[in-house]
Amino acid sequence: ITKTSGADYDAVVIGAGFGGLYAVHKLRNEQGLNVRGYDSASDVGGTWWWNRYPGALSDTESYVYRYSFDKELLQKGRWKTRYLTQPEILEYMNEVADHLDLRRSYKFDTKVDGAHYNEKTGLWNVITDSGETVTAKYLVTGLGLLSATNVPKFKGIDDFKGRILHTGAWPDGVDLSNKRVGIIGTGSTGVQVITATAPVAKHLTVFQRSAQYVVPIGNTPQDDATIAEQKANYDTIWNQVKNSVVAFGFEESVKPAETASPEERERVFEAAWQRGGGFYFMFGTFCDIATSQVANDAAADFIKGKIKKIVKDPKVAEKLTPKDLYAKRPLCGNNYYEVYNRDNVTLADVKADPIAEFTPNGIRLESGEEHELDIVIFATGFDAVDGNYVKMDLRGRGGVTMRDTWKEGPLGYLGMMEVDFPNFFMILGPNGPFTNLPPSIETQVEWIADTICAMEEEGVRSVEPTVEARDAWVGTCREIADMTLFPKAESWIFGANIPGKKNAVMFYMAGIGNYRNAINAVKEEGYTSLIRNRTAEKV
Ligand code: FAD
Ligand code: NA7
Repeated sequence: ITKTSGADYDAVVIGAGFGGLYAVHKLRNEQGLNVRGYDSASDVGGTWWWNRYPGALSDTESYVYRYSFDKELLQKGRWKTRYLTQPEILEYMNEVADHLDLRRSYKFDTKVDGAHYNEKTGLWNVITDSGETVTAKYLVTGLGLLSATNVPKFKGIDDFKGRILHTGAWPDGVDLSNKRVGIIGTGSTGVQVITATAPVAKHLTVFQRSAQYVVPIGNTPQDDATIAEQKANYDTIWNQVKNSVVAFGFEESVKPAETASPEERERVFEAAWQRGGGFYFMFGTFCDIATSQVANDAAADFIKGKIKKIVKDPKVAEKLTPKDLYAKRPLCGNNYYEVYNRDNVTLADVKADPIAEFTPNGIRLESGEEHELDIVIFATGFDAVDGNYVKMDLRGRGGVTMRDTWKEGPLGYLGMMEVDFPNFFMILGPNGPFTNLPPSIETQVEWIADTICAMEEEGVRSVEPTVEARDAWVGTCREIADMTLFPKAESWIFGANIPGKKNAVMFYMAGIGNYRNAINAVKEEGYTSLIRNRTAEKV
């Protein structure tokens, strides 16, 4: 039963990934609201429904890449290795949906084209591509921050006779064996798909624009005793995770590399290399790799030394050696640099010799060199964070569009709200935490649900942040980011991967513990940074 008079639903939730599913659970199962969910995918899973490419894997350890709230499911958790593969995560999300009976609230294969706030009714009109328009008091978006695929435009692409695929929209049934495969992109996804493709393809050509720092992932089998111990200690584990910085399940280092001796640095980096894990290498070894040039150089030099040792052809090793800072999303892979010692793998450095065009038979570089290919895989990433928001026709108070509000770069209050967008809540919106994401998603959904609950209890009709509060939050995020080296490297974290996209701060980089304190303070202070209207809006 809908509690909001005159509305079809109390809340519409967009997305059926970690964010959307938990929002439907909180609002429907716990708060008794009438909720409708939408996803353009055909089922639950979000990221893990779309990204079915070979090698797709989470690089957050299995025991913390999941929800913490459902203790029963935590104890039932099954995993065999340190990290979860895409099919395992998808299976887990299906299990969550079954356990909490979430599917019945969703319409799948349905894209939300737009949502307009109606000031007269105080409701959101949500417009879908199936021709359905529904109204709801609350709009909760779990659109995903790495979800809107980035497909660069290349000359001649329509003439290519082979197949073109993007990792983020991977169809079932693709067989790469014995094919001449080209992969464009060497980010986190590229590293995974490259290492999985090399052993099966007839020939693999990697088109690398920026060389990357890649440490081993260390995806070791997990024995039953380790898993049983993790399960027995979940309360302690989640407490640590939610009060940490990157929420990856390890204690971040408190020791600066700046003051460590060369021998100690070498020893700590080597141990981390043997242990595996990208975030661990950056945040678990020393505390200043992301903030101090000296520490960053030390970590970068260590990885560069490994590349030199691993890659047999010095010319290839040179191409694989990064020239910039170690300050993008930290990457890890399974024997990544070793791939380039294989006879069936070619590395094309497309920074030195850019892709000129696609030809009917493959890709031609500016030098004239042509690579003949049957399949080209775009591992070219995403229009991160705000991509799905600006693709939609989102309109708030007075018809103001999100595209306009964010034309100089995305803003957002607490990573969840926006000025002039009443009763609108984003999960992983701009300027939210930069962490292992499920714990941050839970944190946000719980805050959103609490805020909605307080509104319902107090008879509040609409809620939105003040301009001052929003601008202060964005300013805080900028200040924190500027204390790190991350803005100095070009990556999706600041929007640098999309041609023409404004460089902007898009994350709160002070860690999940500080983030939780900040948003809880807003709640405990009685939401004074929000405009809360109790009466009907003036017509
Ligand atoms: P998503 O899972 O992205 O779900 C968003 C959903 O919204 C999608 O299903 C989409 O179809 C739907 N949607 C969007 N717009 C519309 C619309 N207009 N209408 C209808 N539906 C819409 N994070 C980690 O913490 N650790 C990792 O190891 C990790 N590995 C990753 C590996 C890959 C390959 C990728 C792509 C991401 C990875 N991530 C990782 C990030 C990952 O996206 C998050 O961990 C998490 O899955 C995000 O959940 P979400 O619900 O916020 O968004
Ligand atoms: P990323 O990290 O954005 O990587 C994309 C890669 O594609 C990167 O190497 C890019 O080079 C490359 N790219 C992008 N456009 C082009 C063009 N036009 N030509 C050549 N190469 C190009 O995306 P991922 O999917 O790997 O990872 C995103 C996140 O998703 C990741 O952090 C995980 O959390 C999951 P560049 O470096 O820009 O020179």
